[in-house]
Amino acid sequence: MNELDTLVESARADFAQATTPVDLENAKARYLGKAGRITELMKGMGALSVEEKKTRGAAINVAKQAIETALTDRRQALADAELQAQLKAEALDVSLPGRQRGVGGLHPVSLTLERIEAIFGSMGFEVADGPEIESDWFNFTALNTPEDHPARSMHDTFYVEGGSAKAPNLLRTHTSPMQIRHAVQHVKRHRAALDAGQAMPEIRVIAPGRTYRVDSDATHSPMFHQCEGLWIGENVSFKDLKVVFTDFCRTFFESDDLVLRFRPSFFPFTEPSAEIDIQFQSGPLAGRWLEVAGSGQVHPNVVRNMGLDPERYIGFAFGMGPDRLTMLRYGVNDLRLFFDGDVRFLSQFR
Ligand code: 2U9
Repeated sequence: MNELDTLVESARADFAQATTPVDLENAKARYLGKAGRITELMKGMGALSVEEKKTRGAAINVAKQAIETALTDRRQALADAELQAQLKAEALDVSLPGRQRGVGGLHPVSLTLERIEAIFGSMGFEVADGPEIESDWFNFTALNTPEDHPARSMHDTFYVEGGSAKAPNLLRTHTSPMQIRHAVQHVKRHRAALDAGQAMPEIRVIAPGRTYRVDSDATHSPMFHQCEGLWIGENVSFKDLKVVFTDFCRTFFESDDLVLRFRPSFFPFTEPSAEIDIQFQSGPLAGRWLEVAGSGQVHPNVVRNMGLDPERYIGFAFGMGPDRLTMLRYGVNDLRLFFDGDVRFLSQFR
C-alpha cells in the first residue's frame, strides 16, 4: 500500500471514529483543511518537474476525491443516525387507544333548579328572571324592609359601585326583587282592567337564581341559590300554599311518604310568616324534621308596592334554598362541594 492509499485509509478510519458532526468536521480539517495533509502534499510538489507534477498531482487528486467521498458518506451516515434517534425518541404508538372526551353534564344545583321549574310550571307558575345587581329599592324597600334593618348592613350585603348614596346598588340578597319586578309589570299590563274594577289574572310566578350575602362556612356560601314563589289573587290563602307546597315536596323528593309542618316565623315581607319543615316517614332521612322553606302571606305594604290594593288582593310567598334541597336529595354534607368545581364530585350527577 503506497503512502496515499495509507492516507486515505487513515482518513476513513478517522471519519468512522467521529460520532458527532463536530468531530467529523475536526477530522476533515486534518486532511482537507488549510494545514491538512492533502494541502501539505500539494505544497510539497514545488520541487518536482512538470512531468512528475502531472502524475503526482493526479495521484494526490484521486486520494483527495476518495477522502471527500468518505467524508460525504460519513456526513450522511451521521445525519441518518440523528434522524433515526429523533424518530425513536418522538415515536407515537398509533396502536394506543385514543383519549376519551368526557361527556359533560348539568351541575347538580342546575338539575334541582330545572326540577323546581318543571314542577311549579306544571302548576301554572311562570318563571321570572331579573338582574343580579339590584337597586336598594327592589331588594329592600319595596319588600317592606326598613332602613335600619340589619340585613341592609355591609356585614350582610355586598354593595357595588353605581347608584347614589341614597339609593345604592347591591348584589341581590334574595330572589324576591325579581318577583316585585314581575308583579309590577303584570299589574301595569292589566292597569286598565283594574281601574275599570275588573278582575286581573292571578300572579303566579317563581323566581330561581343566584343570590349573594356576606357569609361563608360549611353551610353558607357568599354566592348561593334561591327560588322563591309568589301567588297573588283575590282569594288565595294559606290553604293554597299548603296544597301547592306539599305537592311540590312530594314530587321533588319522589315520595308521598312525607308530611309538612308550618312553624311561626318572621320575615319583613310576609305577615304572618312560617317556616316549612318536612318529615319523611320512611327512607334514610325518616323521622327528622328538615327545614326546607320560609313562607307567609304577602305583607299589605308589599302588595301596595306592586301597585295593587291590599284590601282586594292577597296571596302568599315562599322561599327555598335549591343548594340545600340538592344536599338533601343526594345526601351531600358539605355545601362547598357544589362550588369547588371538582369534576370527580360533579361527574357523579351526570
Ligand atoms: C315578594 C313578596 C314576598 C318570599 C319569601 C321566604 C319567606 C324565605 C328564604 C329563607 C332562606 C329562602 O332558603 S332560603 O334561602 N326565603 O324564607 N321568602 S317568604 O317572599 C316574598 C317574595 C317576593 C314580592
